Amino acid sequence: MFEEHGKPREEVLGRLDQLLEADATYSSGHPVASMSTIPHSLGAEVFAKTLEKNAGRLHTFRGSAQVEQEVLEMIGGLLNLDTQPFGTTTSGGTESNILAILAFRELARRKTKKPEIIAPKTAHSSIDKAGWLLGVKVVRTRIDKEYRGVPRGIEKKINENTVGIVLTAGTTYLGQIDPIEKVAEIALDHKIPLHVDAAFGGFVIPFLKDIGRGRHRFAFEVEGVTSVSVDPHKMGLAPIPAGAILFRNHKYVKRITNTVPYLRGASSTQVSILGTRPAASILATWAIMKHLGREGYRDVVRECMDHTDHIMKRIKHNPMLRAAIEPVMNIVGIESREVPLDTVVERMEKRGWRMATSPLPPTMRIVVMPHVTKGSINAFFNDLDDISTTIPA
Ligand code: 0PR
Repeated sequence: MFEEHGKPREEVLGRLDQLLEADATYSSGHPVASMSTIPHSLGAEVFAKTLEKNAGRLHTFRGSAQVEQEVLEMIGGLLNLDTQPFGTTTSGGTESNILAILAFRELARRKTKKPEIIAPKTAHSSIDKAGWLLGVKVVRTRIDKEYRGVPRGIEKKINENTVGIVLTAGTTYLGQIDPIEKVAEIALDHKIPLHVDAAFGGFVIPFLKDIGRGRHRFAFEVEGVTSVSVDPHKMGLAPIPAGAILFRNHKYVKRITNTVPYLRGASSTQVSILGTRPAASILATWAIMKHLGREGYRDVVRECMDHTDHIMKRIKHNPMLRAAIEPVMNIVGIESREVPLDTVVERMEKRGWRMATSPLPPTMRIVVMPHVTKGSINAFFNDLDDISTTIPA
């Protein structure tokens, strides 16, 4: 109810605290399946003091415009872009994917009136949302035993209406990386643009090679990749909402630039879908990236991967459990070998865990974010061991 008379601050805050008691907190370690985490303290500080700034009005907030440009340059560096960055910050992976598919559709306006895109089954559900919003058919293709897209399966689906291909570097369910180099060759052969959704993997994969955990060419170093999205609000440790999409070529950005006739200068052209949107998260991203540097993120990734190893040890220790794949990055999908997954998940929820299950394959998901400590991992597996051995199969 929206009441006529206002209440004192203390009373309002007290009631809010009460309501928020139902929220899980990252500091408790309990949300083990979230791709977000506690924002870096410097980012939180910058965010709190720049709340009034509107990144939809860059003519007014010219300093913020400069900072956004610098964020895009830093992310371009992360993604091995050797030219000037073309793109925009966004509210996250969903908006970035919508923009990628909008660019596909707009570039192919003369080619087809019935645009289709191709994406392996494992691509994030925001691809379907984008298809729905934009009137673009999403053709899903098969995956291999390791839950990666299959190049041949993608090539077979290419037809005269195909306007683009979407691959993932760091899939939502298992953190898997699609065969980006092979599909990029196919995309080049057929002159079809290729978007890589690195919403999660963008701040992980570049550091894996430095810590001896695998080299993956996934971004602009692969010829044929035309756009890449990455979310600072996932492994970039930025406050929500912070996403970004970069394009190899300005022609894509031109096709998705909307003119706002009544605004001036930098405010009069918008690439993002949102109008008014916080500059605070962009400014916070800038501060965190400047402060941590590559070495800071490498340390974060190293620790998350060490914790991932620990999870694998605990899984191997319990004969009722199995990992769906050997983790590529800090996401683990756990299969229950005998007890139905739903039963295990329900019991875990009863013990206070906030669980997430994935359908492909049926697994419990752990996203090993920085707030997931060794202590919370042990507490989680102590409960899981207990539950999975006391339920009759
Ligand atoms: N692409 C990939 C590969 C993703 O995993 C996600 C998010 C997106 C795009 C969309 O990103 P935004 O949510 O920023 O638009 N996947 C998260 C997930 O399924 C979404 C999410 C995030 C769900 C936090 C729950 C949650 O607590 O985990």
